Amino acid sequence: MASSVISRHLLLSCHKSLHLSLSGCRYASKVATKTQVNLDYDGPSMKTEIPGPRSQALTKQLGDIQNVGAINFFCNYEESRGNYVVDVDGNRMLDIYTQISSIPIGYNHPALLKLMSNPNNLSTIVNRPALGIMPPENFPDKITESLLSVAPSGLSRVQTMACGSCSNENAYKAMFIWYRNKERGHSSPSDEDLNSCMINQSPGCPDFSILSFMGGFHGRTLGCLATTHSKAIHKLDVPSFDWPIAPFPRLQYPLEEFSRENAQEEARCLEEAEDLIVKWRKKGKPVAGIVIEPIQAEGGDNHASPDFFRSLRKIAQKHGCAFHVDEVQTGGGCTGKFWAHEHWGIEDPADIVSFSKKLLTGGFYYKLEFQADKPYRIFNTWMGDPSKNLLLAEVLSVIRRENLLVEVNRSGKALMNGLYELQAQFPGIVSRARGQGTFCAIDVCDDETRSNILVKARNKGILLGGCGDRSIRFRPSLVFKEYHVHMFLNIFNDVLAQIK
Ligand code: PSZ
Repeated sequence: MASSVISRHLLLSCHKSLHLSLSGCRYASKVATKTQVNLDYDGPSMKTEIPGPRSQALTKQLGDIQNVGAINFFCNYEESRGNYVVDVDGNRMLDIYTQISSIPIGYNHPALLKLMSNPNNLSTIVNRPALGIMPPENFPDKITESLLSVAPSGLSRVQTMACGSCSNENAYKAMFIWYRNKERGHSSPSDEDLNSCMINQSPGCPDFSILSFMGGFHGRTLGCLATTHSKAIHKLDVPSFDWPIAPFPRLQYPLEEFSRENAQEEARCLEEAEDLIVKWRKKGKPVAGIVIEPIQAEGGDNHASPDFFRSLRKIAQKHGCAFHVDEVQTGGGCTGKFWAHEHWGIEDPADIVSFSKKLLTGGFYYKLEFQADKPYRIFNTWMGDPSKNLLLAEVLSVIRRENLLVEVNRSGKALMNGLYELQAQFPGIVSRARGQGTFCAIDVCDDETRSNILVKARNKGILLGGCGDRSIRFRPSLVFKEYHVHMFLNIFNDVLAQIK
């Protein structure tokens, strides 16, 4: 482990960064040279079944400290590179799951290693600030260079947060505060408001609701969990709110072949969503906001058409509800556009867009009217982490430099074509191939066969994940090239042939 990629790389680049800092460059991304080596292995290499003996021993060790039921295997992140994750038993797998869709440009990208080896950046890593009260000098510049440079259409402001749940949780609060001030007609709470909120009663704690969709996933914190409806185990035994849940369209794939049936299904769901908004207002629990994923990810990669989202956006406007698009999993380029909502083709797609995962920092973009009227209303200790903005700025510059959105579209097409071929070849096993960019999925005949396929694929060096009741999802990083797609398809073909 002493000869790991990282330490080698750090040794190599120390002289360079010293030189660069002497030349007076302030921000690492301005001095980052073109990627010297495209660090990637040339294929999977398997030494043991997964989990191997070292992973099993570590799982046992950690099991004495915490619940380890979800652990797949332990990783050697120093040796992982590009599209390949290496485990502690020396197995190297083509990673099409990427830490639940969260590695933007592969493991140990040279540009990121270089950034982290620049002494100018050390202070950002060592001294984590409480951003809401004492941000560092370069914070406005960094956030402009990173998050604002990819701001969704119509959203001029951004608040960073630590994770996806935390981002959504605070976005919901921003929507409630906005709604209440709209209702009051001013932003001065009464004494009654201030007293009643301290004992969880209205009017200080108003009975507002958020409309979410069946099959949606927006996080596991208490507010978010009330809008999460993908698996019972996420919600079991936890008190929740009486908030409306609309059906999300269950479409038939390929979408182009079923446009009439799918349009009917979408119309049904839209009608139901609007009915719920009216019903909840009558119940005295008005819908302050609607939250939705552009593609329901955890819930099974459920798609809906641009028309569906455009109509839903209009329903939100008609009823005075905020419209929150959760791009935690879809954001960052994997659908072939930086934001999945860009596929809808509208100028004003959302009031709030939340993000995390591939963006490295969590947070949400919002319209000025959604800015809380007073400080400390949307607030916590860290409010994000400037070291993540530093990494994000470099990730974005790699995406631009290496034209990665073009690559995603190319790889995505090859992946979809391959999945169509496989479902034609193995009709009893896989079906309903669907996707946008490389954000793709396919259904398996049943849950047991799915687990069997996932285990077999992993033992052949392909790391995949499941979603929904019986889907397999593809979540490669943005450096997943066409030749990686073909490598995957060949191995996956062998796996399916073994199942047959
Ligand atoms: O089991 C889990 O807790 C998982 S597995 C995948 C996720 C969570 N995704 C996180 C997620 C998401 O996909 C969407 C669309 N919205 C919010 C979240 C929550 O993000 P985190 O996990 O960072 O809190």
